[in-house]
Amino acid sequence: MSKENLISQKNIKLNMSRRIRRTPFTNKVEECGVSDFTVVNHMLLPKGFKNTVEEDYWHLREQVQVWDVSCQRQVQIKGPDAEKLVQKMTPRSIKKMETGKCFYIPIIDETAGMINDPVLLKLDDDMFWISIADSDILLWAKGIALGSKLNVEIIEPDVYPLAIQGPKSEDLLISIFGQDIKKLKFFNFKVFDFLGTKQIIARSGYSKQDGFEIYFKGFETHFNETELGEKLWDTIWENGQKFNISPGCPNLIDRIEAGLMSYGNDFTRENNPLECNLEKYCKQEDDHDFIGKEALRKIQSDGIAQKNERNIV
Ligand code: THG
Repeated sequence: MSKENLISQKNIKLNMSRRIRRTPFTNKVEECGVSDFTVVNHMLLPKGFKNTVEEDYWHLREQVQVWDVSCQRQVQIKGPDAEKLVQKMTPRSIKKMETGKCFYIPIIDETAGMINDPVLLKLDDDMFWISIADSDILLWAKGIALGSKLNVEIIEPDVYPLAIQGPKSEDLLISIFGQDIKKLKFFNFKVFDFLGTKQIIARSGYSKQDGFEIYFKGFETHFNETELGEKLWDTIWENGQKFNISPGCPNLIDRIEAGLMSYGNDFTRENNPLECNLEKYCKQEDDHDFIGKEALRKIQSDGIAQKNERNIV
């Protein structure tokens, strides 16, 4: 990032309000010496700490980091038509998706333009979380549900993903949550106990290294949200000392090497999923109805003019 991009260069500050939300971990992130934030889904996302992007990259590849990625908001779709609505939103078939699985799904509009590229979690036959990139999917989902008269309830629950990434993440989480962490396969989740509360943990994350995401929630517990969030952060931090833990955030070098793209930065509604290298989630044999199907099939038969290749390294 060039220095000119930072508004602080001119000593101008970004004014906080309820529209730019803090997270249950923001106090801890500040204590750890965060140097700058960005805003994603109307919520703070730390962008850097004391080290350079290169130093952070090598630390992520060799050790373990804790990332406040609460801005990966969950759009909860619940009710008898939940599956029907989610399926309408993506070219990827979810027919065979089982409870406890995560699916990376493109969401497109009627022109096959990318609207978002979230991780979908199936919590139950009638309940999904859409773990979104930076666009207002709750409004899109509500519009579709209303227009199609679907029987669903759509909310943004108070869930704040905390990512533990890096080769030592498994040993760190075993030391806190036990040996069952080992049994978690990539893009699967299970419920784990933390101080008598139930927390969903998935083996996933926005890095090329091994890692986990704790979908932290403070509701339905006898704790205050920030109090419980800070206890979780402190537990990870204290247990992480012997694994050389650092605070971190999605790392640009690692992300680009992994071919993990960022909505709004690397691609927008101007791009279709084929240009974004997401054709494996747009199989022609997945013949369910979804928004943008006609436009997508036309692009699939006509071919594309540009492509963002992944895994070049
Ligand atoms: N974690 C969660 N939510 C998120 C992100 C995340 N929401 C926004 C953003 N990140 C979504 N982007 C991606 C992109 C790729 C992957 C995860 C999130 C990813 N893909 C697997 C891969 O490329 O190997 C494929 C998974 C599959 O086949 O289904 O990991 O990071 N909670």
